[in-house]
Amino acid sequence: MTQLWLWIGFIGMCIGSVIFAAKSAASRRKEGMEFHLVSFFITLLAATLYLSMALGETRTMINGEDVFWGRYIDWLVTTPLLLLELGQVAGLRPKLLAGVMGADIFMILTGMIADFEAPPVAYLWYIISCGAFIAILWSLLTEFTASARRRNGHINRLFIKLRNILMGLWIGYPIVWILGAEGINVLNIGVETLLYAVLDVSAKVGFGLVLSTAADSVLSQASRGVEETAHSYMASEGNYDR
Ligand code: RET
Repeated sequence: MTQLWLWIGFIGMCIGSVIFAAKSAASRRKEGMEFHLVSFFITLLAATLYLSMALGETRTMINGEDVFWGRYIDWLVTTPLLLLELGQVAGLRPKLLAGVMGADIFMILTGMIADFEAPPVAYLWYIISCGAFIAILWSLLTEFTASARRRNGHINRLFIKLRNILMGLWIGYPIVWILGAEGINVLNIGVETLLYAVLDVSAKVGFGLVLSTAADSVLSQASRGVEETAHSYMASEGNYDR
């Protein structure tokens, strides 16, 4: 079963890549095309890592447990890119966005160490990773949301929809992790692989489709004016010093 879900994950990501490649080609030289292109690279990388896991190259038996470390290579690159897309829609100021992307990289790296470790030390790393995750969720609800509120109504609505999808799906990961073979082991590896495949395809292809099917005018506005939004946001907080 595990094998089957890895192949299904691979096919899902391939389908996403074809769709986003076509969208990118159709919108080339238009403002906002970067959204389609980033979604394309996200699904392309995930397809590659799913293929390598299915072929047995990025998984290793450690302490009698099959560790699928290919996932972390995928997430290490693609989760910051997903936050980049959301931050771009929110018009978040670049320095803050870079900080959140850094926290995300830290979350994935510490999560990977937790997977390679045996309990109880594994739980220490799990908790450290969750700390970074909570900080990310917090920033989505505060800074991202405040910044998006200063953009026009269409962009703000798109942001809220994407933010809710992203948060709803991402919260599933630490839950699957702790219930699965890495944690308390109540899910068998087949079910765990299925759940990750569903989460991954939804968080990358589903999220990307919602973004890609937004009106061209909204995407081009979202792509423009990040600087202006950042400035008005900083000024309104009373700490923008010109
Ligand atoms: C881990 C385990 C350690 C604790 C936490 C985790 C969170 C992982 C997340 C992954 C998101 C992946 C996505 C992939 C897209 O396809 C590493 C499972 C908090 C949030 C969105």
